[in-house]
Amino acid sequence: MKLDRFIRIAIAVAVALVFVIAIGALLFISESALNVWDRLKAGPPALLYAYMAIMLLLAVTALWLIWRLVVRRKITPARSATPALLSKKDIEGRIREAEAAGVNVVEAQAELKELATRQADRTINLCFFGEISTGKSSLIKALVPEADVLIDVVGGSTDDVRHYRWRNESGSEILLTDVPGIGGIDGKLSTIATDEARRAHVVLFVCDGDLTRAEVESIEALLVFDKPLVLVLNKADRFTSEEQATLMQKLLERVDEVGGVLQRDHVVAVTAGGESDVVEQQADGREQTVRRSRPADIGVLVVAINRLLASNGEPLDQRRERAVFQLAAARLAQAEAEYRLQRSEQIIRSATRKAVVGAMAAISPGTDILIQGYIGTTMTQALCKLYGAAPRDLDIEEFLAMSQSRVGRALPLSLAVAGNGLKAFPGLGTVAGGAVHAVAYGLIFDALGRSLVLSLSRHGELVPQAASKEFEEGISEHLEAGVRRIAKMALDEKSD
Ligand SMILES: Nc1nc2c(ncn2[C@@H]2O[C@H](COP(=O)(O)OP(=O)(O)O)[C@@H](O)[C@H]2O)c(=O)[nH]1
Ligand SMILES: [Mg+2]
Repeated sequence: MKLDRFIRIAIAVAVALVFVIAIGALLFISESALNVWDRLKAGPPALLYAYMAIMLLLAVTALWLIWRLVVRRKITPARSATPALLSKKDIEGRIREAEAAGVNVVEAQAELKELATRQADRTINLCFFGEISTGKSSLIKALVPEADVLIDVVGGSTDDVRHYRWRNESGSEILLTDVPGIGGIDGKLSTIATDEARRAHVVLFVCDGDLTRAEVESIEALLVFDKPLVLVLNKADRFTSEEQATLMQKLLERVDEVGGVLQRDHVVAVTAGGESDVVEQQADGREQTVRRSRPADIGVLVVAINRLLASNGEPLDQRRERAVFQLAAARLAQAEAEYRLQRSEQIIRSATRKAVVGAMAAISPGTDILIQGYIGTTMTQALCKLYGAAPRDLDIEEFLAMSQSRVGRALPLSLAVAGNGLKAFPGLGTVAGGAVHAVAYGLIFDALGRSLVLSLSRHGELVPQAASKEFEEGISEHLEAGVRRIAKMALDEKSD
């Protein structure tokens, strides 16, 4: 860039001037500083120390203020819902805290209560888990023949959780749990099964061939909870011994792929037996279908279970306890999320109502400082607090300013949507004029609140840029979704 000669001279003069002023200031400051220093040295030492202390305090305060204003806090990820190591004290403390805040903690508490009941029972809990029709119920029947276990040829007969008692050779009291098969159409049953598996000491994962994708995913989920697993390949009667060996090798590899460590003797091939319908020739030549039990062969499973119970690794009780604490923490996190959603709904509704009322009362509502005002600030603060975010005032201002600059483009759209929405209420007549504006403002607040909630639940912290972007991207969708609700709000206000 070529500068005009005059401008260059002017800049040179300005630089020279600044230089002179700086030198002057430096001389002045050093003179008075030295002066003060000499006098302080001559005076009592207490005065010197007090003076230094005040200077230091001023410097620290200034630095702190600058830091608060300028330096952006690092965003810490939201507290993980299922930290690996939770003690009893941790989880109980968390439940108490949440309860005090108004969260429904019944389910989390129920998990701890169930654990206490099972611990008092002093049995080892084995859960038979796996896809529908792999033979879980048949295995239990083979282990405890006197138990009345329902076995269905069609599959999927266990639609509830059932417990059976079994005393093994060494006299251990064992509780066998039969759960619904996973992978059915009803996802709820899979959840029931998975939760029950987490409450057990050991999971006997029953399959009848190579693992499906859903089975591998279930194993992965159980590994997160540090569940001891025994992989049971059932219906071995359908395979030759070579096929069995290949399959078992494959099963080991599959578990290995998802980061699990299974000892070789924790993968067993058995025949639970089960029942089948066979067509038999009667003496008189007629054919008849009869139900026959297949012979069972589950010796290796019994050995594996006994070995597992006798092994002196980390006590099973301790591992189970930790898994249930995790389960309770997950329940709590879910209840907290629900509570937040509910509360945020109230906060947004109240802010929206205020915006609508304010706009109705104003003679000519101002569009320019729409959301940067009091209502926007209090709503943002309340929602941040609800999500455990502690933003600086500057972040809130930045978020509102950024969102405000995005409102300009959305305003015509929200007016149009508001006008349309009000048409849905017949007999409105001339009321509509002011109401359209009021509804449009209400819609914008509603959209602002909802996008903020989305952003907060994603980041666990107010990130002005991300939150205002969310607002811009979601606004048209939110406008459409909220229009009837907010139009009604405005009309109720009008008729009051
Ligand atoms: N061939 C064979 N079929 C079995 C075996 N165990 C169970 N079955 C059959 O598999 C089907 C499902 O058994 P069931 O125990 O109800 O499975 P669940 O849904 O896992 O409880 C039934 O038809 C059983 O007869 C086995 O070891 N070999
Ligand atoms: Mg069953």
